[in-house]
Amino acid sequence: MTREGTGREVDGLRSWHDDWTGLSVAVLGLGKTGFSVADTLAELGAKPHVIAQSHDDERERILEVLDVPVTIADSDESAVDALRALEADLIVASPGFAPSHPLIVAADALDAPVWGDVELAWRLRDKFGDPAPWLAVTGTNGKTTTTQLAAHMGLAAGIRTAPCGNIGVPVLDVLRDPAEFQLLVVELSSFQLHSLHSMSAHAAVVLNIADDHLDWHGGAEAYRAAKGRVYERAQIACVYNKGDEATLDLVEAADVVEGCRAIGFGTDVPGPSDFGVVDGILVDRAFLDDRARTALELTTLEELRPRGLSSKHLVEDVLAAAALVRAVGVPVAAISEALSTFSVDRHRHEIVAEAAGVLWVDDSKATNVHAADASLAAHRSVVWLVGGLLKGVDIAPLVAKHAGRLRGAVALGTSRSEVADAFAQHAPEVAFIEIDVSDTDSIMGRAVAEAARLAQDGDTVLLAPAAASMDQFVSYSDRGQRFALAVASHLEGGRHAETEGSQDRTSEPDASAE
Ligand code: UMA
Repeated sequence: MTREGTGREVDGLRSWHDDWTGLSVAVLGLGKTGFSVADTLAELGAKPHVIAQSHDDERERILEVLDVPVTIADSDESAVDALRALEADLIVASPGFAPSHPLIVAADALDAPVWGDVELAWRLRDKFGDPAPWLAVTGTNGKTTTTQLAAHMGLAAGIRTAPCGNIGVPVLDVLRDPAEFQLLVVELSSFQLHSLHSMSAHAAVVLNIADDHLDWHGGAEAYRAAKGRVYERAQIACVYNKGDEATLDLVEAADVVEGCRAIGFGTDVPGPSDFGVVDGILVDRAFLDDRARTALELTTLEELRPRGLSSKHLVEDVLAAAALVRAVGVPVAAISEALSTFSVDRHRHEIVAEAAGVLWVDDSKATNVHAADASLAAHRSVVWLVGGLLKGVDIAPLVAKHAGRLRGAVALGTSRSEVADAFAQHAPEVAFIEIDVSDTDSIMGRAVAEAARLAQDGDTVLLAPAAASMDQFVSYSDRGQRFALAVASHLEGGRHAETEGSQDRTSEPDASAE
């Protein structure tokens, strides 16, 4: 392969209108990120070259039309060889590649800088002139809901607002959108933050921090440090969770623009410069002149209840989103209006059925211990559908903490033995069932049948796996959908059985609950 690099210095490239032509860029990955990076660079006249380890026919076809070469490597070694041979000026890596991946290790050893797509997007944000402010959202849980809430609030104020980033829409796509957005709410994963060096958000939040993705980062410290990068160079507000001291520690460690304020949120009574709740009323006590004596009303818990937003962690998300948008001047009235029309996404603590006194809840989005913790805490007596891909996280403390509220547990996933060990050690008295089938089509059917057998009147059957889904399902939404379908089909079957059984029923009160 010929040398493609030009030996150009890239750090000075900080605007869409700088000269990117002819710059040789190795783009690692051909998912949403890799494609948007290659597409953008081609538009700028640079010379992107994609290196990936799996095919994507449609994206490859489009890139061929754009004259962007793609190398699909069938081994780590050949991917590394392809990268070295490129001698690129710049490397842009997709967030799915862990720092320990051989391709990233090799990239780090080369002279060229390694950026993520969000670093590139930050530098290119002035395509249409004055760049839109960025509101940056990260945290272990609640990122997507908070991003959606903040975007909804911006829109209610008549500001062309785009939610983007980890939520599923690459930031580069939003920046280039002819809609010319006026405000970006950027959801950032710890993966994306790891390779972000220059962003200076108007306002940023770390919603909470608990162990997650430890295998990707190589440890809890690295994970926390990545999250903290969101606050670096913040301009107006660093929003933190008063109930999670680690988030304030990150604010204090950050180097921010002079005058940038620390704004706390929590479901208790707020101090001056905080967002909080007073007598069931959510208030802003930060962005008003007389904050020593008064506060602005955003909405009430009563009004949030029908929108499915009244549980503690969702109220926190509402307060955090409000703090972000208030930092860029969104009026309180727009926030109230936005909250009266917002609804939470599917698979996030969604009630899928209520029958025979049992509540069936799909919180498939609870893909880590912290989210499952919040989910379990919301119910008194639970049959817990738990497990999947544990991602290197220890589930034992969660089992120990909630053992008292568990009627039983049904374990799914490939990390079942770790879950079984945790129950044996910390909850030996809780009924524990392993679903040992590996056929995706029958896993949920079996799990739901076992859960139904365990559940009693007043219980909640809760799918909050504390683990990722990819070992047995396509995604968390696939897992949630299959759960809801299995519940519907079980209850349907249950009704048939009950009707049939009722013809010659002897008195067996417990049996009907099955
Ligand atoms: N690839 C490899 N080997 C690897 C990793 C990746 O070859 O070890 C290549 C393959 O070509 C693959 C491509 O990279 O097709 C995929 O890249 P990617 O895994 O970075 O995924 P994208 O499609 O680019 O999506 C990413 C985010 N994915 C991850 O961080 C894993 C999406 O977040 C995000 O929505 C999207 O960019 C747009 O910004 C998803 C996610 O799961 C929802 N995020 C994690 C989470 O929320 O917990 C962090």
